Amino acid sequence: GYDYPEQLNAAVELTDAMVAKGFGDHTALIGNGRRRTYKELSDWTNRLAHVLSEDLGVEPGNRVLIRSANNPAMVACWLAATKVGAVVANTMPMLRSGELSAIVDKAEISHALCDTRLMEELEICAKGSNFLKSVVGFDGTENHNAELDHLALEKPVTYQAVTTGRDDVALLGFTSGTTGSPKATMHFHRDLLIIADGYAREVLDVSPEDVFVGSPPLAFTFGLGGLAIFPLRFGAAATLLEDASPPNLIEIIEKYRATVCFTAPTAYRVMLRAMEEGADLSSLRAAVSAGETLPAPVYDDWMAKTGKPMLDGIGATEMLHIFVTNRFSDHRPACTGKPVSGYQVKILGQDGVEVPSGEVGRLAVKGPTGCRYLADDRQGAYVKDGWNITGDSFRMDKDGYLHFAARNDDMIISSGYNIAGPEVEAALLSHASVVECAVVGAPDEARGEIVQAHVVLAQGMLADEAMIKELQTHVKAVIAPYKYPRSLVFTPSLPKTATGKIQRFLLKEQP
Ligand code: 3SK
Repeated sequence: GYDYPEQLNAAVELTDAMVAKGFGDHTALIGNGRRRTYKELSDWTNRLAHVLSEDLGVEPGNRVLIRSANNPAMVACWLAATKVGAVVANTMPMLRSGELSAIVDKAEISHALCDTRLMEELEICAKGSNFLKSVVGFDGTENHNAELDHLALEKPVTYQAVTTGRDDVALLGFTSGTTGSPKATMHFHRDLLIIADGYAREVLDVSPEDVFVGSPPLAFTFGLGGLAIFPLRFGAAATLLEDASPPNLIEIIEKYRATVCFTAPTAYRVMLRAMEEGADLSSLRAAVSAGETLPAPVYDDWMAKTGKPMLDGIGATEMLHIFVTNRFSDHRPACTGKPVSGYQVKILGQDGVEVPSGEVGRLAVKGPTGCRYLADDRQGAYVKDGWNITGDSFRMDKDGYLHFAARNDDMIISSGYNIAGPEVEAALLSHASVVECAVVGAPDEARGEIVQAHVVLAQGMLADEAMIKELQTHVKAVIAPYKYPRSLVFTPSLPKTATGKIQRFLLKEQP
């Protein structure tokens, strides 16, 4: 089990406690071309905490929204708000006023800290809000050009953090899923440490020499864990990139000799191509892939080119972070691995009863972190008898390894066959001409649904009938022929959420 004192403030553990442990001179954050040590981060967050409580009137339990791209200032604001006992909702920079309003209303946000470059949409939201009473700007470029920075300069570098309890809510992780109204998942102070002391310690074996890099937004718990909590818990360094496109990731990996990377398979595919043109990713000791299932060809190619495994894992905002994963000592293609210590999983049939090994069903998980939706009647459908019923279908083999089948809404039922869209995608991706693809069910009179593939071709490839035939033949040769895409559409790009998940529902024609 995880044993934390009853009084616990996660932000203090990640900053002041790290200084006390002797990491004061170690680099904590790298961004905007500069490094911040643990001592500097501790001072910075303490000054900000003074501003929040003394100037802005933030009280313990108040909900504070943070709006920013990934940068050190966003991390500092999140930590400072956590130090004063606030409940933080980190949000992504691309959200528009309507989406911000939905979050503000749901969480009854009273205060917002916003990168000054992103004020406009939040101000529109604030004007129409009954809850949001204070919006203060900070300078994400760290040139101290905003109100929050000016106020902080006057403050002392020590701060007596609010004595929060280990089971006090610290974070609201918002999840929109692919459709529907946003849900807020509540996470305690102890949860923020459990994901580091569990997954990051056990699976990644993080050390103070590590340098983290990656693309998920800090507003997504995948990013907050991978790019802030994990490095800070172990005295390692986090690089933060506002634009984490694959070329920028590569540049940072080369420049800072990054050792741990968190991103999705699509970015790894681009990085693999860049390696053929000389990109040096040899410093990476851990490549974590999550957010989308990892196609076997990407895993194989990574192994072949780096000699190291790519660690596929599955997490959920509801569970805070990754709960099933491959390991350095135990990894295989087209396999998501086994549960992280402390988590249990089972596969359920339509009737909610566990299915025999080898059969596909819905993945259920139970563990030390777990779902508590904020004021949401979907709670009862998601958590049953302590088991979190995820939106993913998996198969567990007889040795206990989990194999992804589909998101529940990605299952295609064609002429009575259950076809997992991602399996067809993996087959298409094993063809050299395919860069990305998404497979959905399209309405069909005779078959109910047919398999429809939306394909992004590699540069220079011809999108013609001959290519359609070639890809269909290829799929039939790789997986059971009945699964081949009867309809195949070429497209220059696929619709994605801000966290990089393909929005397959946008590709679906209405029946
Ligand atoms: O797999 C995911 O989508 C996920 C969600 C939240 C946190 C971590 C992960 C990997």
